[in-house]
Amino acid sequence: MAMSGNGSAAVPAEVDVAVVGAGFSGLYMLYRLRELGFSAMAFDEAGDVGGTWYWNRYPGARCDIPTTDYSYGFDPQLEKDWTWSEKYATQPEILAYLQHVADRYDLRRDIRFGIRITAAVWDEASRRWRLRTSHGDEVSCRYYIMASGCLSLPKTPDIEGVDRYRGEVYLTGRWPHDRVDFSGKRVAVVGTGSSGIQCIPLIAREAARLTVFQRTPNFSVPAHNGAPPPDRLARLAADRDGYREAARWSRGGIPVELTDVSGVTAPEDVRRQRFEGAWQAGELFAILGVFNDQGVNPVSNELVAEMIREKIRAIVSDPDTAEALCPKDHPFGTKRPCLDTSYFETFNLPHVRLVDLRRTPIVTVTEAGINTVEESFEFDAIVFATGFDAMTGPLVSVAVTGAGGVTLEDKWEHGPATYLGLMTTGFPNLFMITGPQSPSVLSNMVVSIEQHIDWTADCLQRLRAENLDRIEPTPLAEAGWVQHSRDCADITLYPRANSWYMGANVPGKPRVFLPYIGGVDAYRRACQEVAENGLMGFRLDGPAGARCHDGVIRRIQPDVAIVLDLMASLGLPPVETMNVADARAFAEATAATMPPGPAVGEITDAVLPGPAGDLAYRLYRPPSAGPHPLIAYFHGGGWVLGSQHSDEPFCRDLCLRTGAVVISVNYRHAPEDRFPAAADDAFAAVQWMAANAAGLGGIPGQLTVAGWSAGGSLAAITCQLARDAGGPDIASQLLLTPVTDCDLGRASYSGNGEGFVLTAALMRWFWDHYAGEADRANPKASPLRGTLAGLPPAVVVTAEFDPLRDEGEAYAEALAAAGVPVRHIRARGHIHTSLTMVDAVISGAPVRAEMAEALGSFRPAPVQI
Ligand code: N01
Repeated sequence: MAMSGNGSAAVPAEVDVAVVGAGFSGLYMLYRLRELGFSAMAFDEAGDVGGTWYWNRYPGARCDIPTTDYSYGFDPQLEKDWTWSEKYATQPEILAYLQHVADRYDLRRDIRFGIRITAAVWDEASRRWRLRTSHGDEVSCRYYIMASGCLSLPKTPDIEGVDRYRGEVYLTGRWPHDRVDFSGKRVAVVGTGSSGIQCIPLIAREAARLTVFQRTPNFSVPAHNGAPPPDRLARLAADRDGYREAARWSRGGIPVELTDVSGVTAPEDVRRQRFEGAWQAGELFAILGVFNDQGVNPVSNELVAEMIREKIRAIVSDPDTAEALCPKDHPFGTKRPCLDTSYFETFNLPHVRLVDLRRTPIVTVTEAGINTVEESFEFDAIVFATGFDAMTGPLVSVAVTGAGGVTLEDKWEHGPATYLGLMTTGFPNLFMITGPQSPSVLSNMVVSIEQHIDWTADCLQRLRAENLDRIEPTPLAEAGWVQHSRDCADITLYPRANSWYMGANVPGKPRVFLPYIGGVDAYRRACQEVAENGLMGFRLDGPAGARCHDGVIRRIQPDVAIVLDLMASLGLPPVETMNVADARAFAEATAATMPPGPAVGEITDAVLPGPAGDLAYRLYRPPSAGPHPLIAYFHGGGWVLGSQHSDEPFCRDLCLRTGAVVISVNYRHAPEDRFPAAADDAFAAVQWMAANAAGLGGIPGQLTVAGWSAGGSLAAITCQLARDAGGPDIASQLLLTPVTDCDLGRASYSGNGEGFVLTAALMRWFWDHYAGEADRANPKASPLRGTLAGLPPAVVVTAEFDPLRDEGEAYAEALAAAGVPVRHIRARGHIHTSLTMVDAVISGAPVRAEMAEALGSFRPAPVQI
């Protein structure tokens, strides 16, 4: 490689690959690149290797993932040769490990220390990046890799007067190399995140007086540090490769057993037992996994949160201090929880004091100390443990200008957009290691780093082998990944917190959830599929020509994907292979495993007169005082399965969201009663409800007819029959993924015909049981074939991965063409069954909210009588 610049530490003018950073990421990246024969150079502002562990030398700095797991897994010999002395190693030990790695693989010769990359410009003509260093050198590289860490840019304390202070000032993220002696000093610590919580107990040991300024109390659990856990060491010793592989395919980058215990349904003794076990384990993933629903269900989450608060109250002697230390403004886990050693106990020491900034905010830093609204404090030293401009900060702090002259900072003005957290459109050949929208900070970083680096190295090798030299994600693929990342976050409680995960700790930073929360395993699978599908979503170019297999790698809602995976793993026989009795028993058993739905005011069972005998119904009444609008509801089940209570969770949800009395009717089923029995029953039921609206607690004139699937078909048909019969008056219709036509040749039948629960084969089975060929085209079976003018306003919901999607869309379009007011809601990433899986598929909730809002918009004023 050609060299230029500063002497022995010469900076090359040209390399294949330039890497920013010499921490865990940069070191392994260099190792892989060298192994593949690329010329590579890494740059780091620090004086040596270590990254985070070079800078964060504050007292008490340790990892919070067991060090046996927080280690490289790429070289078994390295693992055998290194022994960790503690469960959670200290900063000096981790730094020594990284120095050992640098020495062992002779990596330092390709690292330039004390050099910062200040600018990077993409040159399209040469298809290379031009980098400028803080020493004024220029480096040209084909590929530019930001291995600059997620938490490497400390946030300047945004406190009035901070520059005025004349005493000693320390920033945890930029701690001096020489030992800082706090003996006999009056010390302040500002900030109670992981850094503050780690250093406070140690500073308290030395300081004459320690004052902790806390803005937001944080959840913390005892690390129970000590020797590396023998059970883990034994597992590693028995099968090191198997253990590492299990980590790679785990949810968080550590092999842990996931629980199926729900906080909501578990008995109190089980809850306590699980919580105490996690508290004693002293591991983040244990306390984050007490219940399987604590990350998504506020009730379950609050159980864990309150049990932690109880612990805090039991540890801290002064009740006011204890209360101030109890986090109450965010769900547990939605801000990074901490592992501590004697943190809460420290507040029992007579020389340690907590200042609650929520009660007495800081007014200013003075020359001598800190003034709050109530008091003036004087200090010999102030420690700012005030955090980082996380994830995007280190990336945009370099002036990166991509193709077309746009800077990364401008592109990400409203939040980062990446493909797989690895690359971003408009910035060809720029790779990010553990970038935004990758699991990174939500996982064992080392596992995620190795995965990103292996993927990137494999990609560069492949480009070279295929005579390509330019790679850039497509806008479609990137938008799809950004959407998927957001979908994953939106089903959790994480967006509710003002955390650095949300960018909320930096004034002016867009409020966007930064990491990918779908799991290390799911993420790895996505990256693998992208690679296996011809680098799907990337535009590739070079001497060999240009090519692109464009597409979106994940379109299904994440919780729907979990349901599908679960069902696939059960290996259940297809319903259409069963006899009707078995199919009904199976459907009932499946429904019984579902969460019941929200509590409503009242549920009653009764019968109404039908054309061939009584029809059972179940009525769901809102808790508010009536009268209410009425909804006649027809369940799904392909005219064969189901009953008045089979859609209970959905009916309850509908009742609460709309504030309506929902009456779910059990119409006659096929094959015992074939076409048009179900349609006749549905119409009769609606006639009866209209006639008895007041007695049912309904508001006259506010009757909606609703249904799901085959029940949606019955709702649509009822509206047509009512119009033709001159009544009853129907205010609106709600058709949820309805059957509207007997033509099974539409594209969604072939595209979504298999693998999404309701299959094309099952629909055929339903039709065969319900109606003969001659009857199917009858509008009383295929409402799309009826006259649509003059029908009540309609809310039509279709699901993207539903065989019935296209006939639902066709019905919405045909209604609109016939002059009927229509709200068509397209449920992105959903399947036929997922919108009714209340509390099991959380991503369905916003769709149901929109549905209820749309129905409300069609609601007429009450009829005055
Ligand atoms: O930073 P933080 P950190 N006035 O942002 C407060 C990793 N890490 O360096 O919450 C007053 O969490 C701020 O208050 P608030 C780990 O992932 C790991 O501690 O914004 N206070 C908060 O209390 C961690 O999550 C380890 O209201 C101000 C604190 O400062 C991440 O790094 C160890 C303030 C900042 O907490 C960041 O942790 C250390 C102001 N103007 C770090 N501005 C391990 O154990 C901010 N604060 C491996």
